[in-house]
Amino acid sequence: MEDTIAGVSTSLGVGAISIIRISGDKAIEIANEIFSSINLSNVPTHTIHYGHIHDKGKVIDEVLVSVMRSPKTFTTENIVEINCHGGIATTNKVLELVLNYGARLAAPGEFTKRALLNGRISLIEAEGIFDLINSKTEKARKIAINQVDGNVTKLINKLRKELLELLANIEVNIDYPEYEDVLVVTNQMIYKRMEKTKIQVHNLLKESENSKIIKEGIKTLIIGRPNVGKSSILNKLLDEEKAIVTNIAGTTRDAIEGTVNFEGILLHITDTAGVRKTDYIIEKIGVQKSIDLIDENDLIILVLNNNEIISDEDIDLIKRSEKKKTIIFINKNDLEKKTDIDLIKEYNVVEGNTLTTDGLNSLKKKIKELINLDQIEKSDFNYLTNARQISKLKEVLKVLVDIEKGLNNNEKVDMLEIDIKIIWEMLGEIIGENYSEELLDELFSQFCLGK
Ligand SMILES: Nc1nc2c(ncn2[C@@H]2O[C@H](COP(=O)(O)OP(=O)(O)OP(=O)(O)O)[C@@H](O)[C@H]2O)c(=O)[nH]1
Ligand SMILES: [Mg+2]
Repeated sequence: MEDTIAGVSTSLGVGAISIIRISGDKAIEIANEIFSSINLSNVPTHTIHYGHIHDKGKVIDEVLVSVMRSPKTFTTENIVEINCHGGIATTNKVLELVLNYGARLAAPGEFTKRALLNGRISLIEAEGIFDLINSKTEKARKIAINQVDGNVTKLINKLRKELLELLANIEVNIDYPEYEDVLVVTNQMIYKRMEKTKIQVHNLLKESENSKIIKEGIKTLIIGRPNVGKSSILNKLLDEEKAIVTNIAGTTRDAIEGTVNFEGILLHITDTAGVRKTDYIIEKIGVQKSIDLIDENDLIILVLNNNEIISDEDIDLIKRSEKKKTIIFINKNDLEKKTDIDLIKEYNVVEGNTLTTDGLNSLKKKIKELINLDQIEKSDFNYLTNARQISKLKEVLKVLVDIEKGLNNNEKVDMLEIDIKIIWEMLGEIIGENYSEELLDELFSQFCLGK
């Protein structure tokens, strides 16, 4: 029998109410010890009761208590939630009483862990709950709720079901070759099924890659020579005077960071010290840092000055950024053109300025294009969202390719069957049909207390 756990489910701070959640066999019994007004042991399930929490006759708080009996609860165990007044002292006092009467303080994520272990939710749904709590944008919230709702699980279960049917047919063929009314599984049939599965896995994988962007945002670097307008661009994108802007080359000495919600995607932008050769030690360190930061970012906005010719330093920076999604932004297009665009025509080049309200529109449009925002917008947000799920799905794709090779080499059906089973199992791992204790520890340690 599991012990009874308790935790504060709302964030600890000053607020109108706090919820103390108790889950386990003794949840109702424990609540009854400290709750006056009615006896909770006989109340119907899923009911709310008004009363007081008391400690040896002294009133601690005026509360509402929800009683939810097993099995139709989040953890499938008995759950009592005490809605007390917010504020640290009251919340802690009520929790302390609950613990004094026999509950144990829940570990981070332990309620959700119980929901998982008791079969109430799948691993993928548990991961979705974690994402939901941590969503910072509307798009991130949407993919998380789809996981919690089990949409992705349904999708993968469908794939598994189809594979299982195929496996069953193969088995019958192997075990009862003499039966005439049994469907004979040909390599052609396996090929067709594998092809279909591959397309679905491939699509899910492609879409899921967007989920990282939606969940975590995009690390964006603004880089370029001094005085080209990098800090002005940062300020415009953030709509805030974050960085100092002057006409003195070398104004920015250290990296400056800011985050903006760009049409539903978080851009984590870093403005850097202008890159040039210098003997001045502090500036030199800043310049090196700017260059090093290229590797750490996903999107590079490389800024040139429309009023200057393209220098060797510019070309050097362009070469260094080649492996990244890079936009060359020619700033100050209100001034006379001196840049020779022909030199850089094979890159993503847009121009504009930071003086007018529409001056950065071309840049924004290009950013949208490079991060596939239109595609993200159109999608139904049924994504796999974490690295574990995505890397497993990539493994599935590899095995599918192996099977295809086997089919082309006319490999025996019973050999192919082994690989098909592996895929079926891997898909199961993605939705958490089987998981290791380490994986659970890792996942739930990231949760907040009381969830
Ligand atoms: N004409 C014109 N001037 C601009 C534009 N954008 C920025 N400036 C000016 O260019 C100068 C340098 O701007 P900053 O944003 O400080 O340039 P920076 O690239 O951050 O410079 P460092 O920090 O020194 O590397 C300032 O005087 C800005 O007002 C533009 O689009 N047109
Ligand atoms: Mg600057």
